[in-house]
Amino acid sequence: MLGSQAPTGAYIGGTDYLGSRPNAAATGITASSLGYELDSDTTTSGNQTVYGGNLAVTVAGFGLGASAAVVANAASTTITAASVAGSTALSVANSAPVVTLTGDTKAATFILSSTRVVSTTAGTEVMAGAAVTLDPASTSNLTLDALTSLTVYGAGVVTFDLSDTAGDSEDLTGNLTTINLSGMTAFADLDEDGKSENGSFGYNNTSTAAVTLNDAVIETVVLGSAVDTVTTGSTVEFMDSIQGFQLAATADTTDAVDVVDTDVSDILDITGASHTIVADDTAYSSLDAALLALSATSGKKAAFHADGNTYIFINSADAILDNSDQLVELVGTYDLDLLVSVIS
Ligand SMILES: [Ca+2]
Ligand SMILES: [Ca+2]
Ligand SMILES: [Ca+2]
Ligand SMILES: [Ca+2]
Repeated sequence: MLGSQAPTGAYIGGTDYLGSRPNAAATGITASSLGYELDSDTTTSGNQTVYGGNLAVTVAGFGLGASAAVVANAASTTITAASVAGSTALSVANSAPVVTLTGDTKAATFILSSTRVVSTTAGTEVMAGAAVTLDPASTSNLTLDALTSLTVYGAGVVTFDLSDTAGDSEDLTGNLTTINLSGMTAFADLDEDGKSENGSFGYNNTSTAAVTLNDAVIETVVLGSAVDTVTTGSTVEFMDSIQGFQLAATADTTDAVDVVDTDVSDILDITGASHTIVADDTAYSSLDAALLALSATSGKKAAFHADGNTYIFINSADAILDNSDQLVELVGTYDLDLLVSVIS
């Protein structure tokens, strides 16, 4: 437990600790599971760390800063971050912790709990959050390099940068292949009367996730009810697969053309340039057949259906299919005209 109401000076260095401590000046907490032993053997290659047991850390309470750092060394780590509504009358500020996880754990799960303050004049959302950066630009030290799975439940604000920093002296080993946000829930922006406020189409979901993937790793991302932005340099060689991508047209049936409802739809950012993708409704016999046909055109940028799924293909400036041509998979079939309007 990390919270300002915890007793100060609580012992935190032990290996079988159950208790709480304050989040003093955003220094956060460092915790290791019982049995965790870092690989100190420099002669045998590979990771011989013993991960020991599991850790559970709760970050909640009044007076927490906007950021809380958790360094976790364990086989698996579960972090609960809960925001708490304050009180203007009592001069108690809202507490909206955004937890940054670092350390050395093989599996990480965040449970986010957000809340809302309602006064006579406003309904203010107080969002908990989670942040992970696997390879910070400022250092060559790899963070969470043994991580194999990253999971989020609840409503909150998530920022995961899983990319490998270019030009770094060390490369990520690419263990993280599954990012599961399917347990995330929506959190409506409401006013003091409980009515929706903000948003382009009258509804604003304040539960959001921004995930930047690793271009040298085949990743599976499972999205949920947050507004998700997936940034990827996915290629033919390392093709990422996205499940649960939300895409909806506006409810306005008078629209002459389909207009995407950006308040509830997810966003796909394909790196390398600002892309204008063309919807291609050709009935291809297979993904391979589609890629061969599309790669015959230099610079082709197309969204299409094949094998029961939806793909976005971006050819290089040639007429052959290369491993480095860009390719993203969305599991299931999506309306291509709507889809191309949420890709950049
Ligand atoms: Ca609001
Ligand atoms: Ca990838
Ligand atoms: Ca979503
Ligand atoms: Ca090519």
